[in-house]
Amino acid sequence: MAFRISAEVIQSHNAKHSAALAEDYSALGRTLARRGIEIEAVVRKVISFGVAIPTWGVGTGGTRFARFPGAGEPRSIFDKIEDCGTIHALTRATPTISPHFPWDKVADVTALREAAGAEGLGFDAVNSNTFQDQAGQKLSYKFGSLSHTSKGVRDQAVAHNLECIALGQALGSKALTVWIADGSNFAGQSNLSQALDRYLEAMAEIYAGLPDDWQVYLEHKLYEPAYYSTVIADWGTSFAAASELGPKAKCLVDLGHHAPSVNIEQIVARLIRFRKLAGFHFNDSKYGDDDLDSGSVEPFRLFLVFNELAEAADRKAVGFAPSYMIDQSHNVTDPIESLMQSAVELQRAYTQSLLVDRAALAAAQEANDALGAHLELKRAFTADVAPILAMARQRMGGAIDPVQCYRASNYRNHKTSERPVSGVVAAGIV
Ligand code: AFD
Ligand code: MN
Ligand code: MN
Repeated sequence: MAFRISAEVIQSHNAKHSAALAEDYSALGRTLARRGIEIEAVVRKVISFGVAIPTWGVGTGGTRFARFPGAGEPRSIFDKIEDCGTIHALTRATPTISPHFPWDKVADVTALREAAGAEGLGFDAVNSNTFQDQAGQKLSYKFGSLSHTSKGVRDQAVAHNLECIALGQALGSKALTVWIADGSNFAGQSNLSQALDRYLEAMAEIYAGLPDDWQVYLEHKLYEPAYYSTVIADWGTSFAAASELGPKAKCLVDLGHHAPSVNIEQIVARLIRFRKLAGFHFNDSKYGDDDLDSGSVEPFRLFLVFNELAEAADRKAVGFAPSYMIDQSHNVTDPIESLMQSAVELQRAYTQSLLVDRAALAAAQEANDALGAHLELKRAFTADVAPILAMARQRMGGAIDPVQCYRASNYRNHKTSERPVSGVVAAGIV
């Protein structure tokens, strides 16, 4: 019988913290009421906030140099679903998972759907993988996939994406995320125009295979593994490609996929304006595609992104329905702890963005009151909204302090004995 963190364990954890929480919550409620904000309305919104867990995130990641596996890592998609269920049970903020194929491919897709359902989890976007060669694969992706010079390789990559759509349909997903590693490492290696032409032609075939109620998310990335040129390098290329493909194609923003000084929140605002924001791969970074935990390096930037989202939601921007997904690589932490804390940090940024006085901000902007406008944002960003997040979790049956509750349960030790090292570890990204 697999170990689970029971509802009783969570309740007894909460019993120890609920009196202090009630005190902090009512104090914050009074503070917010003075600003005309009803705390209960904020809690209701936080309760409806959800972010998807990437199945590849629950295994230990790695770097170009090494991967140091952790004990009790998931060995299969079913173990991964179990860990995702644990994250959701404690945080109540991660009701969906985003699978990656063929990593998560199983013969019986219904079993996968049922396993997730048993954990109370649904499926967000499915991800294709044409950035690695799989055992037994006919043609190699060493020199690209959807933009490859060889039609045979492009066809193989298209067929894989179509298979991902079919798998996603069986799982109840409604979107396909396509990230390709295609690009070049040497000036002159690739014809920059033709590579994009080939990509667009291949993507059009994938687009044609989308069910009516599906979307395809195009994920851009500045560099890595192609260090000289990347076919879908930036939001401009992504936007142009999505526009050419049609209304079901949108642009996915991975927070780690831009040049260091790029203004990501402005990109988000642009994509909202043009009805092309697919959603996010959340993570944080200091240098490049670091895939660090959300909110761990630049929480203010994360808040500014959510501020754009809150503003769009507030004015009911047409076509605005972004998908929220985490995309991180956990190299030195317990992935479950990192993912729980990341979900909390995303909720925090979201909650802070709800506290912005939109009318006061707009008035300051209209009056060209630069500092006044800035202070409206700072007032929201510096508010300690932890009691709101904890209250939302408690009301949904989650843990007031997810990491503390998780550590006290000894979940990882239980999984270490339940999941003996088999030599095959279905872990994260190297
Ligand atoms: C990449 C991208 C993309 C992809 C993942 C796979 O962020 O989301 O699915 O890593 O390893 O950098
Ligand atoms: Mn990503
Ligand atoms: Mn990435």
